[in-house]
Formats: sequence, C-alpha cells, structure tokens
Amino acid sequence: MGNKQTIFTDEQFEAYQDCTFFTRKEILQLHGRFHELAPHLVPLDYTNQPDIRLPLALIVSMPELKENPFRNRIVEVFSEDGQGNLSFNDFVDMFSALCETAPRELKTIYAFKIYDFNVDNFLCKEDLEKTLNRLTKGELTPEEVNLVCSKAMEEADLDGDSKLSFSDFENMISKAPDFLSTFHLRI
Ligand SMILES: [Ca+2]
Ligand SMILES: [Ca+2]
Repeated sequence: MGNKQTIFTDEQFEAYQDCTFFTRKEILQLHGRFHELAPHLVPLDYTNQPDIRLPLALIVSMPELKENPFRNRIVEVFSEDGQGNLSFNDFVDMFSALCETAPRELKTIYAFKIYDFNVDNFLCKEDLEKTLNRLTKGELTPEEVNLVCSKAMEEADLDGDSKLSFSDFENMISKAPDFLSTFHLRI
C-alpha cells in the first residue's frame, strides 16, 4: 500500500470533465497514453500544469492515428501552437472531439477545419480534391476526383462564390454523412 501517485488535482479533473466527454478514469488513461509516448519528457505529476508539448511525428505514430489518412491535419488542427505540437490539453481536446460520443455538430466543425488544407476558412475545390483523395485512399483517377468535386461544389455552393463556407459545408454533410466517417478515435 505505497503512496498513490497524484496526477491531477480534483479541480483539474472537474475542469476536464466540464470541457470533455470523458470520465476521470478516461482522463487518467489519456494521461497514461501521453506519458508513454515520451516517458522522459512527460511527468506523471500534472498538478502544476507542466508546459510540455509533444511533436506531431510522435502523436501520429499512435495506433489510433497512424492509419488515418488525415492524421497530420487532425494533429495540426488541435495544435494550439500551430506547429503541430500538442500539449496534454490539446491531446485531450483532440480525443474528446473525435470520440464516439461527441455530437455530430462538433465533429462537423472539426471536419471543416481538417479539410481546410490551406487554412483560409473556406473549402475550395483543391481542398475538396485533397479530401476526396484521402477518403478514397487514392483509388479514384484524377478525372474522377475532379468530376466528383465539381459536382459536390456545384450542389453545395449555394451563394456561387466557388468555395464552401461553413454553412455550405454543413448542408453538404447533411446529404453525405460518409464525410464524417473517418473522425472517430477510441482510446
Ligand atoms: Ca481552404
Ligand atoms: Ca460558397
């Protein structure tokens, strides 16, 4: 019956539970996963909120992400420093938004960010093409990709500015739910 390692304070647990879809046990599990990615960098004791960030290359090597065609974009979107490095809080936010219990509206917001490759808050045809190439794992010819994306753009771009705003995208997603299928992560 040795001393039990304190990882988070009660206040920290409450804050995580308020902002995520996780239980205490799941938050501890996530801490364990973050720790095992870089045991020499990530302390067990998080009560003083250490400012530790892990690089994108390490995060995308996790089994949950390494087969995901959007892994780099996912990590970039949740990286608060914009460099692809994740703090533990970023890491928790990522798993929370992509967990199975996260509401569809939240997934739609993050899918839009993930598909917005050039980060201009719109989806242009090139963004859609890159998205479709990843969703179909390169199985379509460039002509097919072009055709599908032109059609999707035509149908979803209601204001005719040749790019999809978030509301255009929401409308498109409501007709094509497969667009969200790659955004489930399970710890
Ligand atoms: Ca864009
Ligand atoms: Ca538009």
